[in-house]
Amino acid sequence: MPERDPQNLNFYWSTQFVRALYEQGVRHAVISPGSRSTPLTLAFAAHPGFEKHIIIDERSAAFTALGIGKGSGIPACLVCTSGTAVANYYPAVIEATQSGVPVIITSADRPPHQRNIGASQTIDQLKIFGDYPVFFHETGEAKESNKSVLRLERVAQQATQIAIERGGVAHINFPFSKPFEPTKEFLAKIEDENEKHAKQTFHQFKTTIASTEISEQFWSELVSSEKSVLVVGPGASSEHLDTVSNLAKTLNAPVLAEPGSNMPSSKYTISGFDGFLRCDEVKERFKPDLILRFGEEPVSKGLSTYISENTECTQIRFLHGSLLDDESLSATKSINLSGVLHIPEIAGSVSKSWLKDWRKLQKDFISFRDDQLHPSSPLTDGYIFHTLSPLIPKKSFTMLSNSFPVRDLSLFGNFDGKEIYVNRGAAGIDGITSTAIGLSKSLKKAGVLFIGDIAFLHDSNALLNAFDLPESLLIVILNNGGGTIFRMLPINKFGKKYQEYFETPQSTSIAALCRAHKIGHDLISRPEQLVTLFEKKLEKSGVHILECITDADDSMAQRQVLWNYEPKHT
Ligand SMILES: Cc1ncc(C[n+]2csc(CCOP(=O)(O)OP(=O)(O)O)c2C)c(N)n1
Ligand SMILES: [Mg+2]
Repeated sequence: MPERDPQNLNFYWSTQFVRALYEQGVRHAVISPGSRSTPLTLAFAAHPGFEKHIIIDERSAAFTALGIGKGSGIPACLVCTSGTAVANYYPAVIEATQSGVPVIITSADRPPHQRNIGASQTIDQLKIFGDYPVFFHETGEAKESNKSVLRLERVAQQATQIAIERGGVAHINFPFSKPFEPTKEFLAKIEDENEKHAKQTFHQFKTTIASTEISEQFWSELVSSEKSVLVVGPGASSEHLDTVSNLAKTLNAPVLAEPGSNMPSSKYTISGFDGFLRCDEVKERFKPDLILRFGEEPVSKGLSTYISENTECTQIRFLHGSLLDDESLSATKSINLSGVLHIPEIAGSVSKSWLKDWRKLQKDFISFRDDQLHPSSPLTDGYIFHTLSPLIPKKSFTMLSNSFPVRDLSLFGNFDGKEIYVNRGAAGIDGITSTAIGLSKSLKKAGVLFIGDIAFLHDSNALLNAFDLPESLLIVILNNGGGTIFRMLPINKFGKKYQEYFETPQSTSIAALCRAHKIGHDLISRPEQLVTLFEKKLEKSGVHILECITDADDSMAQRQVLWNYEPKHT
């Protein structure tokens, strides 16, 4: 294919971006001459859907783009070469952001390996406009893979939408390596295709809608689906949760809600999906025709794979802020929803057996899981979640550390209806105990923290701050002897290097650490100690630590068994 020809790659890449801008409604390109920006310049030149304005002074070009955005409410796209060219946009960037006018900037740059070695016309262009832009993205060098092109198209959507919604400048930096010019034949081919592209009509990828503005047509499309699935990641707003409850009823749809979503329990909520959704046969049998997604992106591998594999069905991403979270790049529509969605009474065609089948799948998986989890010495991570999760009082809160605890609770435990917190914004293992202490101080109720040994030791300074909690905070440490999540990675096969550099088992005495901080500590290595100590310590105020010694190999083997679950046919 000609786009695979390295000669054409930069131009092909730029063309996909330019077409995506066109599909978003952008109609003006303000271009200043330069060499490094050739792929972008030619991509606009080859598309008849854009009015092109060629302006040699970048400062003036940027103010011209500002005027276009001010007049139409739709951003014009600026193109300039690398170096001081981009710095000349600065005054207009300030004006645009402070007056709320949408503008898109595309700046060409040298690739990273040519920066900081004295190459000509090379300056630091990353976030060059400081905090002024409402969106910044560095695209990386051109790649031909579908996924990278899809990501680039999404950048065009994000830039346009965010510039409009937040009122300001979206800056996209494009590093290009030579060659910049395509072959003449490929240019002509793209020009032909663009003739057609410019005549098509496109719906904007994202529409910001209020609950009252959703059209009849939208609803009839929704309820015409027979097999819909609702997905709720962590951090969904309470209004989104109400919307999910209402939608589940209308669509008779299963709700796959993760710990941290705090989705109330109902006959629609389905658990165990991180286990059974890894099975090909289940994925085939439970193919949806509509997925409605809420909250942050899911943590569960089974669930995120299910979302990214079902690209042929409609997927609507409901968002609360205006950034387009869509890690799987599979959303067909994205709705920025504030408030609770009002759902009109429209008769739909939902399949009666759909929810019933999901519930049966859940039931079978849970009974399979229960059969696997016997009390044993040494203990396993899974057994601890399985045993303790039903004992967490409804009125208390739970915090889950990254990385296994946040996954293990949903795989092994029962968390329906529990108030659960996770730090999934950046998924660090740092500050987890401090976060739980903060939660305890603000919620003023009993809490349980499940945390791995490494994450606990990482934040042991939190114990300095743990002496005056009015309520009980029980810290359950799953001490499996290091960062065992890394066993999931190919680096696991690297023997001693794996142990030393990744799993990093520690020899710190957590008991001595607790004594130093005057904090209660129990070491648990046998199943019969677990329940009694958990219930007893939860009744007392203040921080108490239950350090559970678990076997890493057995814990991994147990996860594998559940991930490899296959439903029995009766
Ligand atoms: C601040 C920070 N540093 C490093 C990492 C990478 N990391 C992810 S999981 C992990 C190990 C966690 O080990 P542990 O808490 O014992 O949990 P386990 O994997 O054994 O369940 C590390 C170091 C991270 N996510 N955040
Ligand atoms: Mg560990």
